[in-house]
Amino acid sequence: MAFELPSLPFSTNALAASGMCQETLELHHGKHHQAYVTALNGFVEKNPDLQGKSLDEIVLFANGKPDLAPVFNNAGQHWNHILFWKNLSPKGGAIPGKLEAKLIEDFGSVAAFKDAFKLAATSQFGSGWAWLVQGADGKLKTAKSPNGGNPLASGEGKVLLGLDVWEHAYYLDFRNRRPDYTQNYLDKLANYEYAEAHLG
Ligand code: MN3
Repeated sequence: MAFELPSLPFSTNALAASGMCQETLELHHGKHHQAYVTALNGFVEKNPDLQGKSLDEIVLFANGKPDLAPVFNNAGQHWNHILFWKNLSPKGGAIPGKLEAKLIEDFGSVAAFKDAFKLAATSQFGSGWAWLVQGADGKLKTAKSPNGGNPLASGEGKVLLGLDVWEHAYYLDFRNRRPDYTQNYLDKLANYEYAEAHLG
């Protein structure tokens, strides 16, 4: 079965008042994410080793294999964007109590968590992703990945939040200002309900 572009869990203008305009979502979801899905399906069609595997299995299978780098990039980007859409909410920014307590326990304060996440996002040189993950030890931590990488491949833990820091994610709304895009995400767009629901 071919991989498919998932529907957005909100309308394309639902985040406009929170700093992500309709044109950004139409291009990012309808063009960029669709292109990763189309490319991935093309690779699967031509490579019997990939057929019958789940998306997670393809990411892990292609990880670290130089000849499968294009497969990894597109499978990783499909995986990352599926999560990214779930991580955005028109009612984002409000941190529910159980997650707030865990952030304070592991980072010292909510502000310290946001600082650490911003550092991950802004120190990722070039295209990539910033993450909030729960490690095998149960502790929350931030992480970053270049291009289509992710914590599934790196083994850094279970993803609670993932922010796309490719320029296509923020250039229409924030031009070159990745720190402002990240701050806006943390304050107004991040779906902390999703993160709390996936705490181990
Ligand atoms: Mn993207």
